[in-house]
Amino acid sequence: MRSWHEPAVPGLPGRGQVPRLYNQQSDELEEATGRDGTAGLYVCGITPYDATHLGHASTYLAFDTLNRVWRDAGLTVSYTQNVTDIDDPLLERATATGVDWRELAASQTDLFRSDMEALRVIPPANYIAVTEVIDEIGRAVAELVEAGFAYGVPTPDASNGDAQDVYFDAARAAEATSWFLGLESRYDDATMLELFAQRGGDPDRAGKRNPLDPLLWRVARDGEPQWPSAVGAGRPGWHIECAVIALKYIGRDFAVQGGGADLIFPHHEFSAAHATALTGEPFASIHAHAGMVAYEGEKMSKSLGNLVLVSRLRAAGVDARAIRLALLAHHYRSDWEYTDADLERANGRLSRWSTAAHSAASVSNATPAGGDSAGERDAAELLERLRTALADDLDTPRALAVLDGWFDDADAVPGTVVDAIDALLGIRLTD
Ligand code: 5CA
Ligand code: ZN
Repeated sequence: MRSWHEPAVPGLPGRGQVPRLYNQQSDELEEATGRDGTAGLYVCGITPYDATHLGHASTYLAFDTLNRVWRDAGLTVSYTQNVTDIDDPLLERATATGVDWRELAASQTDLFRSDMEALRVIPPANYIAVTEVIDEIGRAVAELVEAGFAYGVPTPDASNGDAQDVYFDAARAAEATSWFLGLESRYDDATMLELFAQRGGDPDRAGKRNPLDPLLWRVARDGEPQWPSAVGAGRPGWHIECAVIALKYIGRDFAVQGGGADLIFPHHEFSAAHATALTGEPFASIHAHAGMVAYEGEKMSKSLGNLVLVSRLRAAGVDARAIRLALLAHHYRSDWEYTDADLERANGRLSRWSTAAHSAASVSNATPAGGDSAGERDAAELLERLRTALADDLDTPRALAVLDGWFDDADAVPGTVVDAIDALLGIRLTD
């Protein structure tokens, strides 16, 4: 599927550091090195309705920072993101609003693209809708059945009487592979059960071997979208889509699997389980999650409706760079609550930095080419400090504080500084 336009990313002198990232699985900071000069990145994409709220934007900016830091460190980034354009919540919203689910998905994905472009988020090389890979998903589910990792559950309401839904056998996967329940989340059984029920799971479904076994394939029901497959007509469960898309477009055992912390369990745990059952190898080396953005006392979420939309802020005349700065002012792993003061602070910061960059532009342009001015030495030191902050688990608040201090003292703003803020933080201060 079409992605969005790539922002220009200036090259910087020297080379950045390979970042250390918090790995949910090991509970430690680990070097996100990639392999043979390439870092594979899979980030769970939107379910296209009520896009793009500031929580979504915050998660995608976290991984955009990673992408920028990796590139600055000289790595090639192989980035894939999905769009969950077929799933229960999307169908429910389409039915509730009387819009065709395909139209809802297409229009919201378009809105998301335009928001990402305005925020200057580097697009994934592969932007893949689930409906583009239904055949591959059907084959993967059939393979899991064949290998004994999946089983049928009788389905009285199936369109075709004796057809069965297909579930993943978590206990069998734990026995036969390196994966086990809790490997990634490190949650206890009670927490898993609670989150499974809250986040799309069906612990009470009759006929399952384990209440936590997740759905792989939902056989066709009357009136629901359906596709033919090796396991009967129907549609995919949720976690298998990300396993199949990541394996197809990035490959096995890639560097970082990412998304918001609300995906730690069950989604990321089971995407990894499915992939490991299919390949015999771990899904990803590092499992990274962005913290949750709240608004008016609760997690910003489509189901609660407490949303601040990027597109609405933009339509109200807010500079997308200020939205970006408001989000980058919080560490990607922290949970925080958005208020208007976040945007006010970001606007203040943007205007201080921009004013300095514009008023100093003539000074820096007057520096003789190749000259080793004090300003340039200063800029090299600043760049090093920015790189160090960002390589330390993407510490953007520290990077912003370093820049605030630097702008307070600066009487010239060399082009290198403008480029560094652009390349590493995605904010262009001057044309
Ligand atoms: N389509 C699935 C992933 S396969 C999904 O979770 N879609 S979503 O539209 O609900 O969320 C898109 C991304 O934004 C996910 O990575 C999710 O973890 C993240 N996200 C959702 N709400 C918030 C929030 N309030 N704060 C931070 N990130 C959020
Ligand atoms: Zn996902």
